[in-house]
Amino acid sequence: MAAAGGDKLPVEVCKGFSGLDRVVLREARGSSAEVYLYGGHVTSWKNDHGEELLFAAFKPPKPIRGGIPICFPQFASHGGLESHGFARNRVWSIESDPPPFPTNSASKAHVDLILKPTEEDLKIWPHSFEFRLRVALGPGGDLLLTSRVRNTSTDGKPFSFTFAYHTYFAVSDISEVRVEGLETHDYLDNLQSKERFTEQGDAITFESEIDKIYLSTPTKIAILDHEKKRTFVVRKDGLPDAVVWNPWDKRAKAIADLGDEEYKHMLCVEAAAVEKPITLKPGEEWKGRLELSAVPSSYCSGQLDPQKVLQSS
Ligand code: TA6
Repeated sequence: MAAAGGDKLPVEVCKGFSGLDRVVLREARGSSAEVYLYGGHVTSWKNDHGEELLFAAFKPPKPIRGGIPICFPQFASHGGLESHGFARNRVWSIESDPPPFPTNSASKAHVDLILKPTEEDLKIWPHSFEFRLRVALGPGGDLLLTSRVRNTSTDGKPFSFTFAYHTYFAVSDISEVRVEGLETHDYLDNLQSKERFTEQGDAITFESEIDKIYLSTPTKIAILDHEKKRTFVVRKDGLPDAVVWNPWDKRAKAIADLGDEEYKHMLCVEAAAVEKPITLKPGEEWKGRLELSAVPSSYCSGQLDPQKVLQSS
């Protein structure tokens, strides 16, 4: 699977920030992605013009900020563990021969990672599990993440967890962005004690801090960046919820590893399972899939037409 070497290899293992192990994925037409073993964390996704599509603000020795943190076995503070669970703060391993996928990705540019709990982890979350993560670049430069969590307990007990792909999209200017696909859905508002509301009929636009968990959302969401004339399409499976977060100016100032102005250039739209935790009996496996594509907005119809993006397959 993984090999070290020249520029053209679809998978290269090398050192990244702070000497941490990093896997670089390259697709023949020029798109690329980078995954750190620390956190099983995707930190970069570039299109075939070399443009960065994810926001990342990695400022060692802080944990990685930005990219796609894996929130497991707890989303945010929905439980007694550290915020967003411990998986993003553990070193994952490369798995050279994972159990087969029902639908196998044809892409050579992929890596399989695995996380198992340590003795220390079992003290804070007493459940044996295997978490397999495949990160792949599709032929058109799409980024595909598949998570498989298996209950490997021998004590006969089920366990429950919440989960999110906490994706930070890079945007030109947050004030010029809108999100389509979540309107009319219910959400829990983190800024109002997780109270439940219903989103109005309009697309979501941004003019202040937002931290909402949209519930039972469609499998496709579009993020339109008017200034860049780019639309991100999020396709998700096994992940009913979608979190939308931007800290805006005041909260950004309180986040040590985020520059005061950086909130303008990021938007988190997170495929998640939060409201209804996932429960696995021993031997059971859960799968959650995220597929990201970035298309010029003009591709949609000659004009910005998010409905076409959402309706197309
Ligand atoms: O997903 C939104 C959120 O839970 C926010 O409440 C905010 O705190 C954000 O994640 C970032 O969390 P972090 O622990 O990475 O600073």
